[in-house]
Amino acid sequence: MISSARVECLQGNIVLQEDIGIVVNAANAELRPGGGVAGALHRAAGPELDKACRPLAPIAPGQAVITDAFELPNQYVIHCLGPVYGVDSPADELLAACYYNALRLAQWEEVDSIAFPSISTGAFRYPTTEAARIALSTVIQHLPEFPRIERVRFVLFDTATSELYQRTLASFNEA
Ligand code: AR6
Repeated sequence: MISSARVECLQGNIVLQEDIGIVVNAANAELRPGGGVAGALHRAAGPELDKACRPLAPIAPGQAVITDAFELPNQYVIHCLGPVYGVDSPADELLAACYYNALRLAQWEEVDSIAFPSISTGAFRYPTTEAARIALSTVIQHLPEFPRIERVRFVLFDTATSELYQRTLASFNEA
């Protein structure tokens, strides 16, 4: 059994994770505000986040970059560009790379917790069941490489996605 004791899945809003050190953005290539998670994070962080992002753009699918969190209640934001489903391939590897690269960046900071949204499953149309499996398996498999990260939280916006992630996590715990 692979231990996932440090992983939790909750329904909620990614901008309200006050007890978490790093929040992850489901970004666009230009790291601009946009809609969905990116729009919400930029609105809550204030205009300084957009300024901090500009010199780091563009990023490629699977890539992650880190900035301060400004007015958000967190210390840092890691911006990941997920694959556009049916366009960027191999989609599964690019989606897994987002989660792995975010953990890799997080380990260099003085924080012990990170919160992810469900990357690529909104505007980028990745099927949620498959995305949940990739997200959770990637994090559970690689967490032992990053011992400083004590807690990983998946923050899912709607009930159906939250229940799906919780069922998927439970299935890994039973495996
Ligand atoms: N907190 C948590 N989850 C959220 C929130 C929130 N505040 N808002 C939406 N979600 P998306 P993507 C869920 O579209 O598919 C943007 O326009 C949402 O229900 O944010 O990676 C960017 O600018 C869905 O399940 O990210 C990019 O152009 C999931 O988060 C593009 O969308 C991801 O939805 C990125 O598309």
